[in-house]
Amino acid sequence: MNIVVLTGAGISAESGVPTFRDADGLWEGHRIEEVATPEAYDLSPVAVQRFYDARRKALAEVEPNPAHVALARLEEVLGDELFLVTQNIDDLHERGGSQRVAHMHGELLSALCRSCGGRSHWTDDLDDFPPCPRCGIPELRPDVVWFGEVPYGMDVIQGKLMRADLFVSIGTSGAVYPAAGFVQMAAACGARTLEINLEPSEGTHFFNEARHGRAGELVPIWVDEVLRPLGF
Ligand code: BJW
Ligand code: ZN
Repeated sequence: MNIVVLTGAGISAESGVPTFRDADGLWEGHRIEEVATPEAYDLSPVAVQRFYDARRKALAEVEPNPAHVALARLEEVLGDELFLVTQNIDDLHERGGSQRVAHMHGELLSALCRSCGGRSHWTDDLDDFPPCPRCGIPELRPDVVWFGEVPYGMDVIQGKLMRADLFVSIGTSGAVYPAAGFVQMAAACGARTLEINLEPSEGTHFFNEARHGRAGELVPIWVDEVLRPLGF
């Protein structure tokens, strides 16, 4: 059985990572749609770098929660039959034990060179514009996908959605495309669809089934349901 799991900010909320569109989702009074754009970076590069520097530093203060760990257990059993794609730029899936994670919106622990296009593992601040480890030019930006940019790995994701028997969306508001359209794509190709979210998402009516509550409680229950018939 091929399963595609899409995760969003809600899966990391119980780890202490703020979501984007809940009550605490503003950054210095700005909506994420105003901050996470190439135009915002061109206008205020230092401020945008500091926004991401602070979030990169905050990774050290958070730990994966039972939802991340349950998905890693699912991967351990299903192997390549599970495709985990996340919109999150944190590393909590990896620290929860997942080996194969597609980060469609990039990663906090990576820097993208605007000069040579190289992607480098990065743990330090970027607001002092350090040189690119590959070409030496000080043009590193956060390796994240802003509005108007093309998400990573779309060809692979689309292929997985087309072959999915089950599509599960966890902790995402369904406000941002193309991820918000994955449910319709998977359903059109024959997959059953399940939403797990604190509240009904914007696309909740597209799902065959919706379970509303905390990911840290509902995801381990769902993973048990999948694994029990397989003898785990
Ligand atoms: C819990 C919980 C708990 C809480 N348990 N649940 C007009 C119409 C349609 C589309 C467009 C349009 N105009 C422009 C577009 C396209 C645009 C877009 O979608 N805009 C919208 C505003 C409409 N999209 C793009 O530009 C994308 N690129 C693109 O489309 O390229 C074209 C292309 C596509 C495909 C192939 C070829 C070409 C790029 C989008 C980039 C988004 N980037 C960001 C920032 C990344 C870096 C960073 O982190 O700073 O990604 S924005 C932000 O939103 C971030 C997130 O990944 C993304 C989604 O947010 P998410 O994860 O859903 O979080 P929330 O906060 O919204 O929701 C959390 C949910 O969890 C809530 O529902 C809670 O209830 C729930 N929750 N606690 C379970 N404990
Ligand atoms: Zn470079």
